[in-house]
Amino acid sequence: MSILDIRVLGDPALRKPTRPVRDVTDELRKLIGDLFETMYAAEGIGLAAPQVGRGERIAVVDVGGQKFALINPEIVSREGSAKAEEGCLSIPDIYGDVERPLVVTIRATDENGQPYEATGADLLGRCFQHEIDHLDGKLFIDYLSPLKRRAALSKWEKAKDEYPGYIRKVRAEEPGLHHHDTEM
Ligand code: K1U
Ligand code: ZN
Repeated sequence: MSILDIRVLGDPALRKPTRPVRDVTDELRKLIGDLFETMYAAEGIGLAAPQVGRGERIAVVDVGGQKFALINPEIVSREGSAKAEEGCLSIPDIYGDVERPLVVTIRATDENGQPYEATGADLLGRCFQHEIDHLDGKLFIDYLSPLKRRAALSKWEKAKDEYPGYIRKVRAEEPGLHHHDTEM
């Protein structure tokens, strides 16, 4: 498996709707493995194919050990609503409150080609929705109020120079270097 480069805001790949997968091939299973490995290296809870420059309708999610490969996912039901903070591995260090349905049920295909349904509430439900949005070319900043969106984008204007070519290099975690130790 490999750690892939993550595309950041400004890369057109993030705005292109994806194409549905017909057959779950070994090549796509390799992509799913790479998405998981890249997501873990970047310390995320989800990652979608467009974020690594790929056009297939595929994403991965791991929220508290609940792991999912999402192939051709769709939301089949939504309940309630909640506002909570979101981030995005493709818009590093930018956060914003997003109101979304609290509980969603998705229908998808797994890495063995088997269809399944899964229901997620709270962070899991939010992550399903965030990743499916990626597959439709949507980003969480699209939901912010005009004022908050402008603030987020002006912060990004200053930060984006760190990512030449709209590419974020992710490194395998170095032993003894846990950046969480310096957070919160
Ligand atoms: O798709 C992505 O960009 C990954 C993204 C998923 C996500 C974060 C927050 C809410 C819903 C979906 C991340 O993993 S951002 C990093 C992260 O671990 C995180 C950030 C804020 C809240 C919880 C987790
Ligand atoms: Zn994201």
